[in-house]
Amino acid sequence: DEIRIAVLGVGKMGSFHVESLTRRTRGARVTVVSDVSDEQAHRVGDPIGARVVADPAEAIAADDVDAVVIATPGSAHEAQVLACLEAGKPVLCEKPLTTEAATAAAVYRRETELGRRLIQVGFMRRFDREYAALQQMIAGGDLGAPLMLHCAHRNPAVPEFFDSEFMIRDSVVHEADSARFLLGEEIAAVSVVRGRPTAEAPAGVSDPMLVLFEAESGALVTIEIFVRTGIAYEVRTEIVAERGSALIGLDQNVVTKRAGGTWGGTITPDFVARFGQAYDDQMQRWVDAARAGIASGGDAVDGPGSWDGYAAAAICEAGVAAVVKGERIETGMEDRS
Ligand code: ISE
Repeated sequence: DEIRIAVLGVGKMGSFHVESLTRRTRGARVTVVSDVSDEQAHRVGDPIGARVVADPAEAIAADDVDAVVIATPGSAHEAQVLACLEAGKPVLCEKPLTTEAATAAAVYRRETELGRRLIQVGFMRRFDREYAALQQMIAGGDLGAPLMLHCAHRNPAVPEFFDSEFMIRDSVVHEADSARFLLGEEIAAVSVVRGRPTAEAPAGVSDPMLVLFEAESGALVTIEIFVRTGIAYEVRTEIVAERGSALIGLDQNVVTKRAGGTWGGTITPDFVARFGQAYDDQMQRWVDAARAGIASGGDAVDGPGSWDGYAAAAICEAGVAAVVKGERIETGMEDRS
């Protein structure tokens, strides 16, 4: 009784998901893969005996597909997620849910109208052991009320097209979700200060930048976003609360080597290395939820859903406006009901 999955987009993330589904996840198998590159689709699909279907809409509708994983570029997500909803098929959609707050809100409303939660958004940090433990610590109340979150999000290198706006949409989007997850409330406003750029940054691109979120309670979130460090993949979060503070992400490698008169270790080179456990756990929990939802005809989500996708889109849209205008921008989120 394995469920049959179509994976749309088999680039870096999509092919990782195919491997996760094939080797490390119980209860599912990949029957269809789809990609703009026919060659890439065959490279990933052929070894596991999956069909290659060029048209994503056809892949979603296929009889041998029970559920869908979307890892195409963000601009393709809206149409693909809506097609999954109309087909009544559970979907795990990589972030972003859609590229605009208005379209993300429309997706959330359509899912609500249909009365069944079918959309999970791939904010995998929620499945990372450290993030989950921090969230529980905060929610448990031991630290008292959260006052500030300090986040650093650093990538070793990114493609040339990664400009200041893209840094918000593609990278800070993770802090948008993790801040909501950790604080348990919505973000009301976003400001961005462009700093002195690294010599590695293309002309006109502010890398690094300092982003500030103001939560509804007034709690503050500072984010250093720096995507061309030349070092490694580093993601840290510190919570400062009324009765204590807590820090995650400092030591991602606990093996400390001592040799040649030095001591040290390695840092994870990329997000798959850093968050591999989170991606795999996210996949297993989604597959379990999708199977249960298919069997019962009910909800098929175990993790962040379309509302979370909408909230992140609203925060990023405000963040992009803040970068462009150099002003504090309110997220102006809709009411959930
Ligand atoms: C990328 O899209 C991701 O999702 C990574 O988790 C993030 O760290 C990176 O900055 C993004 O570009």
